[in-house]
Amino acid sequence: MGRRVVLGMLGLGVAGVAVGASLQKGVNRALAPIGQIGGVLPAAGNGFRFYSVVGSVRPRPPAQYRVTVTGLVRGERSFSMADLAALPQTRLTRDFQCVTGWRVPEVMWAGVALPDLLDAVGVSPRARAVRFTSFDGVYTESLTLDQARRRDVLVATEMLGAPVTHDHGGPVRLFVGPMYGYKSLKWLGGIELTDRVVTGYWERRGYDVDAWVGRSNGRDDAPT
Ligand SMILES: Nc1nc2c(c(=O)[nH]1)N[C@H]1C(S)=C(S)[C@@H](COP(=O)(O)O)O[C@H]1N2
Ligand SMILES: [Mo]
Repeated sequence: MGRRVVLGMLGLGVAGVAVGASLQKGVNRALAPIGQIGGVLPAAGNGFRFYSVVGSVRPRPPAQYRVTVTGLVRGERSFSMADLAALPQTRLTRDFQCVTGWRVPEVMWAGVALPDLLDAVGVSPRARAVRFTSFDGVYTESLTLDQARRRDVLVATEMLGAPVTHDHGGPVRLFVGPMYGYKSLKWLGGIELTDRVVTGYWERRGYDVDAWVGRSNGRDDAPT
């Protein structure tokens, strides 16, 4: 049984589906190597919990990694790790906050600020939003174009002072500084410029499309 399947089952258990004692023991054993169990999902040992909506994600070696930028752009383009490294690099330190309550203070991030990547490609005047897809094949996210142009939105290649690990969504994940963790899509595969917001995985399941931390209503005019 894959670790992620086990995690999914653990999640179901918490949701109220009975999990047998012997299965629970197996779950505990399976989780042990990746950190102690912290509530619903395993702690990563660094304050984070590893989240994935799919059972297991096939690792993508950095040498084979590409992120494609498509849709309403001047010319569609894909970026290798070397291409990303050749663009201006942005570093920032921010708290990471999941809507389920856990929070990791002062996480260091580095990578390409999304506005710099968008400028490198050239955005069509008709574009209004950005849709992100994960190479896990399932998870998606969205930002308005204004949100995507913030300097605290990163195509992140480093997290916690090291390359983004596979379990944290590496080699490249999104980091949306001012918003709840679900906006920070892992295993970034595609960036598509669209003429309207296409709601993401959790938003179709009831989460706010605007996920500003510390705001009850999602407004689009957050201070930079
Ligand atoms: N592809 C993908 N990205 C994702 C998720 C996910 O399940 N799949 N979960 C989101 C949520 S809800 C949070 S809080 C963070 C958690 O990041 P971590 O797994 O590195 O702790 O990833 C976000 N990005
Ligand atoms: Mo989250």
